[in-house]
Amino acid sequence: MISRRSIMSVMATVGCLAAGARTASAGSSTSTDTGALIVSTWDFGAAANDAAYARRRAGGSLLDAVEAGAMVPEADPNNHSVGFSGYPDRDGHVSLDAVIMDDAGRVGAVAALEDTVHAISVARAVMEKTPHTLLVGEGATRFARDQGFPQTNLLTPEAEAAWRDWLKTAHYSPQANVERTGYRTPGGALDHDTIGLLMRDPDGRFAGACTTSGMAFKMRGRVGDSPQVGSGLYVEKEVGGATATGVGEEVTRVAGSARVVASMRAGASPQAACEEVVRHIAGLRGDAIRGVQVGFLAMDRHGRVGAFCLMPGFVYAVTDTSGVTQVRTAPSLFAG
Ligand code: SD4
Repeated sequence: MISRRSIMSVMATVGCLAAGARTASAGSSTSTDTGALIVSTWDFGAAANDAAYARRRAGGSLLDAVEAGAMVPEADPNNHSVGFSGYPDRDGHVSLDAVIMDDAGRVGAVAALEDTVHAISVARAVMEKTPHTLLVGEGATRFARDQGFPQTNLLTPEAEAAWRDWLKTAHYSPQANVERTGYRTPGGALDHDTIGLLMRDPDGRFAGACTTSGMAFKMRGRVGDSPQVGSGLYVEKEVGGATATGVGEEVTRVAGSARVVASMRAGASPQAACEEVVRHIAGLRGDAIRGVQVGFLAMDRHGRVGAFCLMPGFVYAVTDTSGVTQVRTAPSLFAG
């Protein structure tokens, strides 16, 4: 059960951001509110939601809209590690993971993609132009090049400096919540950003996108949860969708987003479904997840939203049917 204290935490508004209309949190909890149209992870999700909303209003499909949303942080040089300017792996290569899907079973993904800013668009090309659902590494990179995606060095001087600094100790220790704007210290951030974005139609249809450069200074070839259908993202017709952020290994080992959607299919609210999977991970992993952040965000076909995480600090953006966006704080299992 979500406590009253947790509900109050959910209602806390941590920012009034970005281009579209912004409000303080309305007076309802995530477990009861209705009418959300778009949700996405972290505070930078607000700008992504705006782009998705605008694309949809301009006549784009749900897939067009979630792709447009995901492209915003991918192109942001200040966002170290979705797309351009992401922190590299420990060998100095920026490699990207992304997935896009809709509730008609259309799925495309790329993992360990290099040299292309918009991994989400390459994922969509995998979906639309190949018989496959996932391309990885050199094959994904070559596919993007062959499809005419502009080839760019994704490693910015700032990200390279952070990597060189990290090399001095080569100590790999993910920090919880480094995704939040203001938590990053130039050259000092040690891990990850991810945007997971879910959008529905008023008639209950769903699409989602998830894109990341994964954990900074990861092993070369490491793939996180984000591009794996059912782990970083999952949407299902007449049920809803879920997406994950945080340390991907903890999400992948339980197929986290698929688990959230399965709970909703069985009747759980989005909030209860997110809480269930986080508690399951905690029970499964015990001391191994102390200090680790994992967060889930879900929306059902009625536009009810839920979010829950291991550690305090996970925030997410919610856009309602009239285009008003709030950034909210998710309740957490642990106090810190
Ligand atoms: C990963 N889940 O590659 C991603 C990282 C992330 O917020 O979500 N960061 O493990």
